[in-house]
Amino acid sequence: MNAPIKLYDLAAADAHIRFSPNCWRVRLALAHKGLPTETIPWRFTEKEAIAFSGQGKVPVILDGARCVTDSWAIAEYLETAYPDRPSLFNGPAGLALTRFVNEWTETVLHPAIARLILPDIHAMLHPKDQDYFKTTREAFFGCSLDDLAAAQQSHLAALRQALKPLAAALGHQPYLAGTAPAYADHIVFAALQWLRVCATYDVTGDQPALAAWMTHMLDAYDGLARAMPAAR
Ligand SMILES: N[C@@H](CCC(=O)N[C@@H](CS)C(=O)NCC(=O)O)C(=O)O
Repeated sequence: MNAPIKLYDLAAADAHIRFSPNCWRVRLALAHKGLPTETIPWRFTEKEAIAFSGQGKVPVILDGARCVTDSWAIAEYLETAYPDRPSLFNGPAGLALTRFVNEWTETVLHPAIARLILPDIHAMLHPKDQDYFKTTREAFFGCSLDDLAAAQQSHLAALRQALKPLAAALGHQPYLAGTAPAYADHIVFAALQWLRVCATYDVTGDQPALAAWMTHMLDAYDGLARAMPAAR
């Protein structure tokens, strides 16, 4: 039995609420590999707690003495370090396609979700994180959180539009990776888990294939993702 892999995982004011898409994809990848995991709640301003990793963002994993940062690097590490466990990529072609999924998620899907839910995230953060979050995110998006909240309906419409290719693909196959989930599914689902945990917008109601995939991903790995409460 392996010693648990430690995962520094972004937490809300309530330390049990874990919402980071980059951490969720790693959590699902660890579950996919069947690796025991211990999560350590971490907040945006606790930079000193992960200073050993040489940078200031999560996810960070510790596998024994081995430290790996960045979700993509972690997935590649797990695939290489645990080749006898279920694959995250299903070979070189799968890895190459998953790279596209990673880039699309980070450059299209994450910003579309962030514009919609940044005000909700701000409200759920620990007070010590709130000013830091507001300042850094307002600088990144070039507008205030209040401006984002005021344009909520257009951000929701833009997100629904961005999800169309995902819904269309899932109309042809149960998972992005084919007949069973793999890291491509973890990446995209983790973004929608972020939305689910932080806000109550419905983006699957008129997309049955997307809704079915969400249900399967919430149930996967003994309901790991479903165990995290949705926003109320
Ligand atoms: N490319 C990195 C991005 C990591 C990242 O942006 N993590 C966020 C949480 S989702 C973070 O730790 N942010 C810290 C900050 O903004 O100071 C990855 O894929 O792991």
